[in-house]
Amino acid sequence: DLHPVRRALLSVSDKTGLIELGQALSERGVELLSTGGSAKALRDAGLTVKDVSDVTGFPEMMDGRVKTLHPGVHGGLLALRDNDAHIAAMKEHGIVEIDLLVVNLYPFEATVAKGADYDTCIENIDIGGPAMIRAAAKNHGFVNVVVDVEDYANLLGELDQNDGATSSRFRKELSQKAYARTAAYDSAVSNWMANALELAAPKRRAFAGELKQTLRYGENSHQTAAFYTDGSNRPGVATATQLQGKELSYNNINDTDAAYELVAEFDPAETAAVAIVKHANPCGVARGATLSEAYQKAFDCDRTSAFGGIVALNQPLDAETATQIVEIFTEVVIAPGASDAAKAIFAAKKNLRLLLTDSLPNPRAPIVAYKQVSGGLLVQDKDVGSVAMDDLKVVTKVAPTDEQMQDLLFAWKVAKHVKSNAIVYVKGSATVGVGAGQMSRLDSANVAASKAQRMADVLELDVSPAKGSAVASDAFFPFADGLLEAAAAGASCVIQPGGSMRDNEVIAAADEAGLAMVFTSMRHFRH
Ligand code: 93A
Repeated sequence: DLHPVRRALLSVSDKTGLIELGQALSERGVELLSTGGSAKALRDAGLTVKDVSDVTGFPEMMDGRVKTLHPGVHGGLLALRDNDAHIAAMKEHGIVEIDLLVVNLYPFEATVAKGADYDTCIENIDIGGPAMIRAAAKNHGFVNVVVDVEDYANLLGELDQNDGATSSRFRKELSQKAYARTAAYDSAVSNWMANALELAAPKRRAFAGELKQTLRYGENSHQTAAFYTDGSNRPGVATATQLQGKELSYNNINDTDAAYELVAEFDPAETAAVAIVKHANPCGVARGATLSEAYQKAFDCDRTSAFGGIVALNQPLDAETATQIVEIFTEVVIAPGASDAAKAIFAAKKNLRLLLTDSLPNPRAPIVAYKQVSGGLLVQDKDVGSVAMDDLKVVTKVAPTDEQMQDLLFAWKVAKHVKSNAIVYVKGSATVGVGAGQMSRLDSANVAASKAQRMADVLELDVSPAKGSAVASDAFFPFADGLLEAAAAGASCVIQPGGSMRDNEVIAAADEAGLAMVFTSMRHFRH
């Protein structure tokens, strides 16, 4: 079902490739129509262009708010070419057929990302562009709609293959992409307004995103997959620049996100911090006076699991840390920058992926989190909760020392990023045992303790590092057993939300074991 392209309407904010496209279309005998700025650019390049205002009989008005919103344009986009009444209407009103629409929209997302004020953002909501895109996309039986600079070459290729016409399949694919673009655009507008209004997650309704890249496969090789951005331009793996290394995989992206979100909990102005993640759970997290020290401590927690891990840093990668990282096989490193010396060290490891961002993710940003279930989406505010020393309630006879308190708060931050049930043992601002994702809290306590024992074996320590450790539990201990397991492993203090029916039993058990325990009154389930 081939249809020739004889007339094109070009109206673009991003003028990249516009002149080349206009030239190529002109050479193929396509008549050009265009709006103010686009028409000027084409004309300046020596091309013959007709102004849209000549088609509408109206000047572009109201600061450009009304340029293409006219039957002269929309009739030309929407008329069915094989419908006698439509053809008669075109004739009666002097409407000409538009076979190709090339539009990219006012840069709303980029304007928001730049931190522009409210009125500037509003002025950058494109109305005429999406209206034309949706009209042309609806009439894909006859009309081509191009919304992406990347498709200019595809369009020309299609025209050349079909002697100046396009196929039905081609137009349908353009149409599908066009609706994805307008959906993402309106979603970005709605989400921006939701932020401005400080709406909570349940009141948000916009879910569309923009394709960033297709991935080789999903969690497994028999699943297809892609990576979408949400238009918010927030720092993180979705907006990071990849400096080197193999293409990111689905699992890489998922794990890198988990690692970077975790390490961003630690203010880089206060401390260096490193998180090493495997299967979306940290296998080592540490703070240090230097990044290098923090990496070593994080690595020592679970050297076995760190192999093939994802490493996230809260400070720019330096040469010393880079040297340590390349000693073992690492999948991805993400950091808010890297020194030239560090980059040079990584350059020798061609497969190692290095991702850099301008800044860390903001762990307090009110983001909405989505999770898919069959036939629907679960929507919630992201867990941006945190506790400070003042929020904690000491419930045992002994209170934690200052040093223990530091480790408790550290363990608590880490536990928030461990899949539930989460039990985290910490000593000296470093994890020494992480129990993740078990179906009982007792099992997680067990796993964490055995990990600590493994660390002792690997590092040939005389005693398990769990001895004297601080323990965090992401939710309350329903029974005393999980706490007793931690005590048996040598823990000296515990942080947990509290709130169990059996809190008294648990507190009594802690007192009997001589543990200090604090309640946070906040839970950090993560699934
Ligand atoms: O302000 S608008 O929503 N009103 C319109 O009628 C309209 N028509 C096209 N913006 C409108 N456009 C947009 O103008 C296009 O989507 C494109 O982004 C831009 C191109 O303007 P110019 O050619 O003057 O640079």
